[in-house]
Amino acid sequence: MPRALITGITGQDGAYLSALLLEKGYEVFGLLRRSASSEVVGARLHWLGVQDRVRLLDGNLMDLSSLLRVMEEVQPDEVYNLAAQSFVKASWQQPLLTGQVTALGANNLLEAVRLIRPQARFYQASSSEMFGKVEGGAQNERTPFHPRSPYAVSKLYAHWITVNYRESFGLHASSGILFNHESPLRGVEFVTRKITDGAARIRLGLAQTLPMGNLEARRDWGHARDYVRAMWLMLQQPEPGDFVVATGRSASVREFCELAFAHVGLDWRRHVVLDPAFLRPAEVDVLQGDATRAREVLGWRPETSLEELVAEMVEADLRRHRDRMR
Ligand code: NDP
Ligand code: GDR
Repeated sequence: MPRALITGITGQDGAYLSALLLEKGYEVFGLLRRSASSEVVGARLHWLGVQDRVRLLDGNLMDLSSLLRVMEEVQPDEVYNLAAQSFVKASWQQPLLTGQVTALGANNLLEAVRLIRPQARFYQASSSEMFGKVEGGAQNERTPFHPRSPYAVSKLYAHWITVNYRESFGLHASSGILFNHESPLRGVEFVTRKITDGAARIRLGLAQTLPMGNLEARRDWGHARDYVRAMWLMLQQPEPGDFVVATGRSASVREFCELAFAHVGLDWRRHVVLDPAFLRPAEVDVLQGDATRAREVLGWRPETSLEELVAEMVEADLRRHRDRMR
């Protein structure tokens, strides 16, 4: 049985990746940072029905000693670094914490791999946010980076330190430059889930309006279930590398609102209101990925359209709120 260690196992991608690896016959271990609110720990793993099939070990990306201990105990064949302070907006309020977790935390984990388990294959969760202020067409592995937030700057450090450990120490370390991917398990602070949750609440009479920020921002949105497959494929390659993972279709936040509200029979223009509190000090205006390399080398393709994604998310939020109202 191959063994996988996932940091960020309690997040959206951690849950979907756990389900995928279990289905493939892996023994799955996850790093769990201590929380005083124990009832919410593992809620996403629970949603996918895998909470009893993964083993959670105490540790924190900021504490190298905990990572060394976990690496020693698990002796993983594959390590997926999904843990991060991942909310872009919060990274202006907590820039140093974001750097410590998202940038240096990745370096801590690479050190633990190098010292304890150098034969393990390593995946770094890099981000299309690293492209930031883009010029010209779709972004691929050769597009220059221009990060626009403390989060994106931190991810860029983590990306390059992954490349550096590959080149310096010969680690099988890959970096997946993933564009936005969503699901019913997306945190409700991110724009897609905020919209689907808002549309569901308004439909059910639980709210009237949805305060939003920049509706003109454009993102390339895919489904998390499709994207964790790309992570796994990267670690199955004989050679490590960097891969853009995206659908190739870019849509605006406004279009996402239209789709979500239309799904519940509402006109978004009657409910979405602008609130400057949700604007950012610096914005990433448009992202659109070119995943040609992932398609050619990994044989990866997205399987979920934007319309299917929106429908699945809105339906899940309607169910959640109806259950709570019972
Ligand atoms: P989430 O925000 O849902 O999950 C983040 C995870 O990191 C949680 O499990 C969280 O634990 C954990 N974590 C945070 N800080 C620490 C810490 N100090 N030590 C250990 N664990 C910690 O993110 P996603 O699942 O959406 O994303 C997974 C990764 O992919 C992230 O690194 C993200 O930046 C990156 N990414 C995501 C994209 C997306 O569109 N979703 C696109 C590109 C990259 P807890 O539950 O305790 O908070
Ligand atoms: P992003 O995701 O910053 O792309 O990072 P988010 O969903 O937060 O924002 C996307 C775009 O929507 C605009 N927007 C709003 N965003 C939020 N959250 N709330 C609002 O009310 C709102 N109104 C408009 C934003 O300005 C932005 O342009 C996500 C995270 O998962 C990162 O961890 C990951 O690396 C990238 O995707 C790829």
